[in-house]
Amino acid sequence: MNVKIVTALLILAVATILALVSVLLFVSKTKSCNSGTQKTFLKHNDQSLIFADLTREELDQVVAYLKNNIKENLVDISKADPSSNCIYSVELLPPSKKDALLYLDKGGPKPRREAMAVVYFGSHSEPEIKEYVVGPLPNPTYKNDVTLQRYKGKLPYHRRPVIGSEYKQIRQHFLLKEYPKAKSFLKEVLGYNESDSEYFAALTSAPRGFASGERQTWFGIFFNSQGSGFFLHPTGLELLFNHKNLDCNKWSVERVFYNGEYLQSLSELEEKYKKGQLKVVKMKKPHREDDIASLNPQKSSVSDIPLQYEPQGARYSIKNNQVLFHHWSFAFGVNVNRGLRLYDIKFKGERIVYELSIQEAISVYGSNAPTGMSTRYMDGHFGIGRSIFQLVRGIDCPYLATFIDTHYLLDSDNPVLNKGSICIFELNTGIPLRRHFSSLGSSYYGGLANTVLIIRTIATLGNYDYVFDFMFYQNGAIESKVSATGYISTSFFMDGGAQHGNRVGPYTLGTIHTHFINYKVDLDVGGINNSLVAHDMEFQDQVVPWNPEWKLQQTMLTKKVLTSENQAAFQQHGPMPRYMQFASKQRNKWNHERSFRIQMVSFAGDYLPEKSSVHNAMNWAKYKLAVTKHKEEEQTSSSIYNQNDPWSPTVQFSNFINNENIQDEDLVAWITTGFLHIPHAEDIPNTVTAGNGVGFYLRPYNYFNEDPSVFSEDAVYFQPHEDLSSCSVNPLACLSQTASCTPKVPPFTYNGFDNEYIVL
Ligand SMILES: [Cu+2]
Repeated sequence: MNVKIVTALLILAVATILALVSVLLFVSKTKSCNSGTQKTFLKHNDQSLIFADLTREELDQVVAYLKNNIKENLVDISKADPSSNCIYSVELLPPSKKDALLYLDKGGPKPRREAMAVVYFGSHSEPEIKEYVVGPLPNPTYKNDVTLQRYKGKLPYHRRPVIGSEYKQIRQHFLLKEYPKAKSFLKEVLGYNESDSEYFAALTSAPRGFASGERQTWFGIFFNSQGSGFFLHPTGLELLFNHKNLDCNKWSVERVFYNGEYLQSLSELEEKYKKGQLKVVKMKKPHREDDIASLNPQKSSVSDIPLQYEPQGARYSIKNNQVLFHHWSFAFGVNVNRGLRLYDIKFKGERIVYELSIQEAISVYGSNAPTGMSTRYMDGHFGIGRSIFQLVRGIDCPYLATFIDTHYLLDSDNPVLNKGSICIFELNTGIPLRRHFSSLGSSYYGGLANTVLIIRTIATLGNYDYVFDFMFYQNGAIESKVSATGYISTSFFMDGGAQHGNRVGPYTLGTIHTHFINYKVDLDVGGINNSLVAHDMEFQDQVVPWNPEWKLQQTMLTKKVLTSENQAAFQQHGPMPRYMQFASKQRNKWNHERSFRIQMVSFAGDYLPEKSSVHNAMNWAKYKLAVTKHKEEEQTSSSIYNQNDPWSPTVQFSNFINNENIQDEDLVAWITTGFLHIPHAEDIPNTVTAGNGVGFYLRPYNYFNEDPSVFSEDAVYFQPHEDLSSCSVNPLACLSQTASCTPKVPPFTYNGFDNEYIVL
């Protein structure tokens, strides 16, 4: 053999061995990050369990108990007719605040665990809704009808939320009784294929009429493009459907709208079309290649998005429904109607907030088509908490977040699992929480990375997706934020449409609307009783003390204690002091009242004029902030019954504001955040969260003696003479050791499509 070839082969062999050795060495060096340890300052207890959502077993127990003890032929809700009796929902009835505090703070008895059940009685001579308290769990022995006590009267049946089976019956009515009336129009203008029962989708509007007792809903008819959102494909056809009668055979289409024209029926539409008297726009159902709603990116590559991981394992801990992070602790749960809620939020063992919860989200639309112009959605009615579907690892939350399952029972006789629908994670926001580089006086650097703990759910309410976050900062601040994404709602683009939005597709008008979201914030700062204190500034003319010939405009701190509920109700456009504090009687080291400030980030604007017949059903939205005295009977600012009867609202928030004293009382802040949405081309295919987030902060204000983050173990401080490469001097220098591990990246799994959801 040629010597050169032998030499070349030898070199190749040696190089291969060296490469293999180096790979092996490298692999043996990279160790897995320690995810087993959880570094927390606090210890878990079981007290948070009094706020825990009902388990699957408990939901089953309540349903079984109700079925055995209400001897009135309760049918499975999925098979219910409007004239049936059925269980609508079962959920936790949280203990009263008094009982909870007695247990949490004074070693009192553990409050009884109870459920709240909503039951429809369509068979009664005067059909009604009843609410039962069922307890004690886990083995119920009583069901108390609390309807009268809660609502001072019967709950009229027409206020009931529309259930899946009602939507299904409406859909069947359209398919079997209505569409056949306009066969040639539907086929020739909209390409309707009768054999495809999913050719069209119908989007419900709400409210449903103009007076109490009505149940007349405008449905927008859309092309149901497979694999994308039908919301962007209006056909121009809309139907006003009367589904008030408890006999669904007596339901009927009351009015038809097509391309700017109102008609009595689909038969009339067909007749006019055949006579050539109808102005039509011939359309084809969008296909994948011309579908403006498609979210399919066409091409995707191996993921190389930055990934955050915790080199020493998670720095927060979750047990049952209790979360510990740094000096924070809180309990969490999900109300099936209202969504994510937190209880007993403490910092260093001191309670700051008793309850922080989403109350309601509304949207008021405008359009030159009937469905859009009459839409005032109240999402609590549709169920914000039931609409939190599984979160996608790596997109909806960081890949390495902790994912938690939720169960609910609503519009189903069996508990429904929403797997991985809450995520909890610590986020390094990439900005210092505080820092200073000193080049004056002496040289040093001090800083702290801003890492926050986030608990998140994303509620998909029809077309829209709301990202609800609660965030906990190391300086003792809490941030609440809601970010909007998902599909916009649209109307068929017609003449005059540009007065109500922007054209965003060949036939699509993005319709103008507002978003208002209401929160309950039951702050307990340094004790249960607080006062509301306003600080702001004003300029005052002052003679210059050392030169009386001159005046200057002195900046003065103004202080005011707001003593009544009426004084503490701030309308959206009215002035509000910039610093609003819940103040305690306790004083900090500097003799200031220990307080927490409410700071809002909101662009809500106008709600609805008072003359609107539905104004009172959502009039919490009139106020950016209202502070009221805590009352057990003023639990929530809205009601699931308000949507279908906004003309005599079951809960009218403005009634909470009745000039009661709010000085040195247990106070609740009702905060409304929101924004105006004028959909534009870039809302296609989806609205983006960037720029569409609003919320508020709860910030310590003289609550501490200094910023508590000064004690954070994450803080960094160094001076010029120090050895910054030493791990003992500078924690950042430890990273080359501590962060040389490889995070355990769990395999990607997703079961979100297993959830039940309604496609109308
Ligand atoms: Cu919007």
